[in-house]
Amino acid sequence: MHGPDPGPLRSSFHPSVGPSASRGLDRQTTGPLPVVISGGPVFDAFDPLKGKMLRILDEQGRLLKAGQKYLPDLSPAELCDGYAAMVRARVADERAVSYQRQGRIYTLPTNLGQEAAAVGSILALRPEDWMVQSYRELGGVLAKGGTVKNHLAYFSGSETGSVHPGRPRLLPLSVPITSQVTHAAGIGHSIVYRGGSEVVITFFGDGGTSQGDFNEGLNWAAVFKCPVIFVCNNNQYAISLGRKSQTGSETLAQKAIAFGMPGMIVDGNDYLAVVAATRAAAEHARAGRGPVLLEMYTYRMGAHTTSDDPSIYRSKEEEESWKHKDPLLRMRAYLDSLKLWDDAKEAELREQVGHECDQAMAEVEAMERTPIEDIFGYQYETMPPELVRQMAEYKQFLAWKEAR
Ligand SMILES: Cc1ncc(C[n+]2csc(CCOP(=O)(O)OP(=O)(O)O)c2C)c(N)n1
Repeated sequence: MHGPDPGPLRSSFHPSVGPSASRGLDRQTTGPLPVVISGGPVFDAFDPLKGKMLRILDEQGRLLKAGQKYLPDLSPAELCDGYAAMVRARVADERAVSYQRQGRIYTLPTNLGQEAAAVGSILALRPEDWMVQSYRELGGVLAKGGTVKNHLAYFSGSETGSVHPGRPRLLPLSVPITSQVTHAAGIGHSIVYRGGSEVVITFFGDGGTSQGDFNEGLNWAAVFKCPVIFVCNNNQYAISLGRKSQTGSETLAQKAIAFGMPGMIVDGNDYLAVVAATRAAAEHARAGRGPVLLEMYTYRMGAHTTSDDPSIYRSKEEEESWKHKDPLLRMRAYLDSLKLWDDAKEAELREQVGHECDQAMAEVEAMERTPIEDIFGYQYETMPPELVRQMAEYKQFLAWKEAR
């Protein structure tokens, strides 16, 4: 797929009007289609079938007139903390890619460009809420209390990286696409069962919405009114497959309607919009009204992983067109307009995070290496012959590599 996805704003599709309204349906037996899921003022105003997107800052970081109404009440310190958390994610991501290029860690995905969606959504929640991550939420992981050291340990092949110190209700990352969605629904169900007041937030990509687990997880959560916020990071690509080739659905947020939950498209590069939307979803879920699907409209500015070459499937023009929508630039411009930030603060923060990363990498390199037997041995009580064969082959490969 080449060229940018024109995005949801051009949508005029609505199942209650136009030629698609009754396609394949017998109106006499089905009656009018229920098209609006009422979830409160913001969800009604941003009914995904109207093709609208919640946005508070424009692309130059100025407050939009239409967005002011939804501006979240954040103190100057909270605004700066949010921006600093995005900078931390950006620097840690850049460092991790550079360690990978130096051969010090394995292949890893990058969160470049998606920092606002990850950080804003986590900082809008409470510490007791649960985060069930995919693999592209480094900003959210760090904002939730996870550590850079664990991130690097995971991508060095150590499972110790999955358990963050203090266990901040942050699940290990899920590489199998959308397996985490069913985990989130399950945690949500346990909260309902216990009568708890926490919420669960889970993240997946646009490609993830084509998976069975997406459908099972959303259906379960909606039927049992589980307090789950489903965040679809629509970064326009599932590796090389463009969003338009992924689904026939006009938008991803409208998939919520079929399950019976509110859905909303949010400008995922607008930190303030992300906070506002997540707060609204959390309020809805905590009130016992069930789950919400948020489509964070964003762009994966980097490669899919360090093994990917995006120049093969997307154009330079497209990449350039998203550069000025960078969530950090927009939030920085907003903070500058409020005189809350400056270059000296930025330089100090970047240096401090860079140092933190180098220290974390050194600690990971000093850790005991995971034995090969652990990787193959954990899956079955007795290793089946095929795994025994694969382990022997891998050991042979490592011996060959050592001898080079
Ligand atoms: C169940 C499963 N099938 C296939 C893969 C291989 N795979 C890794 S990433 C990816 C694309 C995911 O795209 P998307 O859900 O849009 O998330 P993004 O990586 O863009 O954040 C695929 C197919 C996998 N990890 N898990």
